[in-house]
Amino acid sequence: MTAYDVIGDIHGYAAPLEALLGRMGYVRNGKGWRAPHGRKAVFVGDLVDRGPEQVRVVELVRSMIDDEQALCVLGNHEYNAIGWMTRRLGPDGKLVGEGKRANELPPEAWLKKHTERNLGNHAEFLKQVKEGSDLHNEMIKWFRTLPVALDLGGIRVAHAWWNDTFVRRLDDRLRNGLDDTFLQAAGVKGSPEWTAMEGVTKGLEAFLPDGMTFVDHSGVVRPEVRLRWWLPKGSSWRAAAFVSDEARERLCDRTPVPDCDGFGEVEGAPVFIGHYWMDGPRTPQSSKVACCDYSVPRSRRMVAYRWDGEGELSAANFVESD
Ligand SMILES: [Mn+2]
Repeated sequence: MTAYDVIGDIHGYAAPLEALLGRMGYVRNGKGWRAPHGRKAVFVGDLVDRGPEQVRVVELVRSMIDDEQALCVLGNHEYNAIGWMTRRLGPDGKLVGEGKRANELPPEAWLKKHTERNLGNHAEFLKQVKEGSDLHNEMIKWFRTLPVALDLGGIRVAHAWWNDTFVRRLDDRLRNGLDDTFLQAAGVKGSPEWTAMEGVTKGLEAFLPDGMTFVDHSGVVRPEVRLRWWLPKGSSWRAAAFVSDEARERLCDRTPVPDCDGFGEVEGAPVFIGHYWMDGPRTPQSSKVACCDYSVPRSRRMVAYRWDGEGELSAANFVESD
C-alpha cells in the first residue's frame, strides 16, 4: 500500500511548500523532491495565481510527478488559466471574433472571458510566466493533462467537491485529458460538462433563501454561497453556508438547505479537497472528509494531511510548514 501526503493549495508560494516537504522527510531531487519510502505526495490543485514563485511551483510539482513522487488534480485556477488561453468557438463552429485584430477581440473571444475582474485574478501569473511565451503555452498544455479527480483506492481527491455523478461523467469524457472538444463543451454555461467541471473544481454553491446576500472575502456582494457539502442532509443554512459571522447571525437557524445530489455525509474511502480557505485548528471536516487548504496567501503556511491507510480521518495527522 502506498501512503499519501495530501498537500493543500500552493498558489505560487514555493518557500512554505519546500519547508513542508522538508519537514515531512522529503529530500531535494533535481527540480523536485523525493518522497520517503512507501509514500507519495498528492497535490489538490491551485498551484498558481497570487504568490511570488508560480513558475517555480509548477516546475517543482511537475518534476515530482515525472519522477513518480507525486500526483496532482486540477484546481479552478489551472482551469481558469487554460480558459484564459483558449479561444471560444461560437455555435456556428467559428472562432468568436474571427477576422478581428488581436487588440479588438471582445472579452468573450476566450473560454475564460478577458474581463478586468478575471485579469485581476490572473495578472500575477501572466506577468511571471510572460503571457504568450513558449513557457506559458507549454504550461497550459501540461495543465490540460491533469486529472480532475483521482480515486486512489484508499482515498479520493478532488479540488473542491467529490460528487459521484460529476466524477463519473468526467471520467467518461476525459480519457484524452482536457481536449478541445471537451473544453468547448464545458465552456457552454449549463451544459453537463460545464456543470460537472464547476462542481468538482469550485464546489457546491446555492442561492441564499429570501433573496439574502453576503459580502465575500474580496468584498464582492453575492447572492450565492458556497456550502459545506459534506454535512448531513437536512443541515441548516446557518450550519452549511460559508459566510461571515455577521451574515451567519441573519441566517434562520432551522431552515434546511434543499436536498441535492452530492450534499450529505460521505461514505466509503476518505475524500481530500483544497479550495476553501480554512483557518483555525487543523481538523478534518468529518471522519471522511479533510480540506488541506489553510490559505497560504494569508498565513504563509502550507498544510498537509499524512494518510497512512486509515478509514477514519484524524486531526492528529495534519502537519504544517512551521
Ligand atoms: Mn485555491
